Amino acid sequence: MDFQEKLKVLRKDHEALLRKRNAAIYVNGVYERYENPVLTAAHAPLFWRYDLDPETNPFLEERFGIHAAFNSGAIKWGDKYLLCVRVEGADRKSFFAMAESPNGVDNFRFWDRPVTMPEWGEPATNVYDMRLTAHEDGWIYGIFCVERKDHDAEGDLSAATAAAGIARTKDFLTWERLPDLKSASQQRNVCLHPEFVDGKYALYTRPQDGFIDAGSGGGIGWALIDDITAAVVKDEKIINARHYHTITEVKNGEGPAPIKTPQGWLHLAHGVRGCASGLRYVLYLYMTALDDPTRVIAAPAGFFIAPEGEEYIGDVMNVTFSNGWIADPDGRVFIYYASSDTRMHVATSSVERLVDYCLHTEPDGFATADSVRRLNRLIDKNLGR
Ligand code: M1P
Repeated sequence: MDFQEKLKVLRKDHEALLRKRNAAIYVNGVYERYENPVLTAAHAPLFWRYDLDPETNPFLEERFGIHAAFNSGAIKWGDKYLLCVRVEGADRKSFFAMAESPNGVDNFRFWDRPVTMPEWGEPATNVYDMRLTAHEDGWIYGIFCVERKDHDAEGDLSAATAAAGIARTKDFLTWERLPDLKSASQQRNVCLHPEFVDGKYALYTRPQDGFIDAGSGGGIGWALIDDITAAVVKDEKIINARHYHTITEVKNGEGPAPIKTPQGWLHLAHGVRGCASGLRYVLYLYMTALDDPTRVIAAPAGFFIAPEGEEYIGDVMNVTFSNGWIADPDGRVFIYYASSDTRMHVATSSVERLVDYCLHTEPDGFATADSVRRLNRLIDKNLGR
């Protein structure tokens, strides 16, 4: 095949992938999964990956490898479903790129150019996992992890530090970078609450001992911030703690900004446990009180979404991770989750169903006997005894 023939095939296959319809699959009444991922590395525009000039690229070779499209922030923008995608190149660097869909479940297309995120302080080695929050102050904030080499760890080539980068936008094209969050510990999985609390900005935090290790961090934290343009964590309290022998034993982290419902704030988070095959990342829900977003009012036991089928497999196996969801005005909820640090999926539900799940799934009793008691209560009800 000559250059033009090869290009024709590439374009045809790419367009077919982008236009592929996605069908819902019944799961468990709480949400639907979908047949296909909504975004993959293969969705990246051909003009990102190839030099399309036969003079300079006679073999039509890929010149910029895209390896993964995952952990995306999400927001409804006019009538479009927007994702701020963590795109990872073959060079292991992540960057952000916007993608949009007309219906939230398929036909996602990347915008022509990736986000050019202004630097703050020492230039980042890597940026990832943006949480988008439409704040009541009128800005859309993106809070993301900024990874830099740890210059204090001499001799350890992989030593890094994690901090929360803060940027804001009104159009997703230009971003104003604010100073990184100042915190006594390293931070990842930081997310801005959409409303002022006691007149202050409020952050969900995830204090951690080191770059990987949440260690004594305790769980998902909460901090009030006087000035978002010079954000400092002064007091931090743990609002969603980790527990022994649960899905959050090793780590947890807030997902996207919580959804306000008549019954309380609805939260999506990830929990991590260790097992023989390594770390296992699953998603869970919890709710907090409207008048006090730090007070947990519902904490259903166990996971809400865990890897299934091909979702187990990827760059980092056995991972489901979410930092984006969209609640439509009609009550539908689009939960965007990534599998194994490789690709993006959607699950759909409604605010009503998710709240019902939270309020009617019993909490973890932290011991097997309690699990059996809970199960027997359900069996008694169903068998009428
Ligand atoms: O590889 C799994 C996830 O690991 C990190 O999450 P956490 O900080 O909770 O361990 C993040 O790097 C995330 O991007 C990644 O998906």
